Amino acid sequence: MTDSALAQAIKDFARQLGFQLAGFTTPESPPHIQTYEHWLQENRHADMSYLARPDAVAKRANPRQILPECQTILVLGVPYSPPDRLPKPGQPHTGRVAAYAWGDDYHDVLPPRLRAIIEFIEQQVGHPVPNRYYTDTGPILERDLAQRAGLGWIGRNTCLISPRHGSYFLLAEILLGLALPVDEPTRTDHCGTCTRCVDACPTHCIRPDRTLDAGRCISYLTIENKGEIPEEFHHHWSDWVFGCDICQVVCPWNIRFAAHQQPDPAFSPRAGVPYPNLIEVCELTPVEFNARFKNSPIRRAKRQGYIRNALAVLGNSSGKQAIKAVKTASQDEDPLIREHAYRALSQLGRSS
Ligand code: B12
Ligand code: SF4
Ligand code: SF4
Repeated sequence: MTDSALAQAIKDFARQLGFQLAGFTTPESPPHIQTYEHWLQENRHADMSYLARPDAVAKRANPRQILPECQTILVLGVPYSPPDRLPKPGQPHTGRVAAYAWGDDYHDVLPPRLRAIIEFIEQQVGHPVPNRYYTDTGPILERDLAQRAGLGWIGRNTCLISPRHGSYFLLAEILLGLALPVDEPTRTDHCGTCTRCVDACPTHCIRPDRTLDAGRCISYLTIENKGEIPEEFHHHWSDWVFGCDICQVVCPWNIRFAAHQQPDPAFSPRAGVPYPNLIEVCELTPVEFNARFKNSPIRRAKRQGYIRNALAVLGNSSGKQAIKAVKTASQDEDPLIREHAYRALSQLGRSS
């Protein structure tokens, strides 16, 4: 088999495993590593200190520090459910969860598939191939490498957007100690003069250099932030309790392709997850939380963060049911939950 035929066979195999996007790139330094370093210098990473660890930054700048034998990087994309395909129900006190988190956790779902691809490659070449694989958590600039592997361009909302699939997909990579022909980078910026995402972002955290002020992003505030949600944001985010999809929902490239998207079945919405009842959320015991969110990305917020987020939304609502749930939360054993319950009670008091 020629190298090109092998590269194509690997992409075909990956597609069978649900990776509808696949491309090869080199292990050279990612094209926008300086943008990343500048972003760190300006402290735009908020409390995500793991992103600034010198050893991890050095690995991002040079993937060969992760795998010295690396000759090619396979970058893969797997689609999840487009959020606008499941409209919000009309009931009061309903929150909203970002669509990537509606089903199983991709951190659990994708690694076995990545290992299957490595096995396939080793069978084809007939010998072991040095490798490392990642999805999300590795010291690697996934979007930058995906752009260079031809999967799409970096939109103004900072997401990697495929000109054929939109941006509702997750990324994964396999570093390979094997020389294979690489793909052409995506060179066209299809955003043109559009600024819909910038205009729609409720916390104004999208910056002109296509990076985010992460500490102001609702996705950060509801998932990664382990402390209080600063009061200045309470009025801004309507109903998000885990993540945020606004800057993707308004994107014309998602509006165009979302209807044809074939999301991976592993990410199909679980009952009650996309639009949770916030009164019920406030009543979740630790045991119930762990049972309900087994293998779900929502585990990352922990019960503490998830109820904190629900209270931030309920504070902007009204009604006896909301007041009752918030009062119950004000007796919770967790001090962060209690603090947010007091805040919500004072907001509800002002609005009633
Ligand atoms: C930290 C992080 C976050 C942070 C910060 C996000 C951010 N935009 O910086 C927070 C918690 C806010 C977040 C939110 C989300 N995240 Co996130 N996150 C990450 C993580 C771990 C690191 C990203 C990072 O390094 N950010 C720092 C900035 C500077 O780097 P960057 O975003 O990669 O941007 C590069 C390019 O924009 C490029 N660049 C800048 N200008 C230009 C100009 C041109 C022309 C070009 C070509 C490139 C370019 O330079 C940057 C540095 O290389 C990655 C996984 C990974 N290891 O890469 C996932 C990742 C980016 N997240 C992902 C997802 C799904 C999300 C959410 C959609 C989840 C949600 N619904 O709530 C939101 C989207 C918010 C948004 N608009 O970005 C996916 C994105 C998939 C995609 N299609 O783009 C990733 C790749 C995880 C994965 N494996 O799938 N995330
Ligand atoms: S995810 Fe939400 S808060 Fe974050 S940049 Fe996009 S619209 Fe703004
Ligand atoms: S909404 Fe417009 S500017 Fe933003 S990413 Fe999509 S096409 Fe680009």
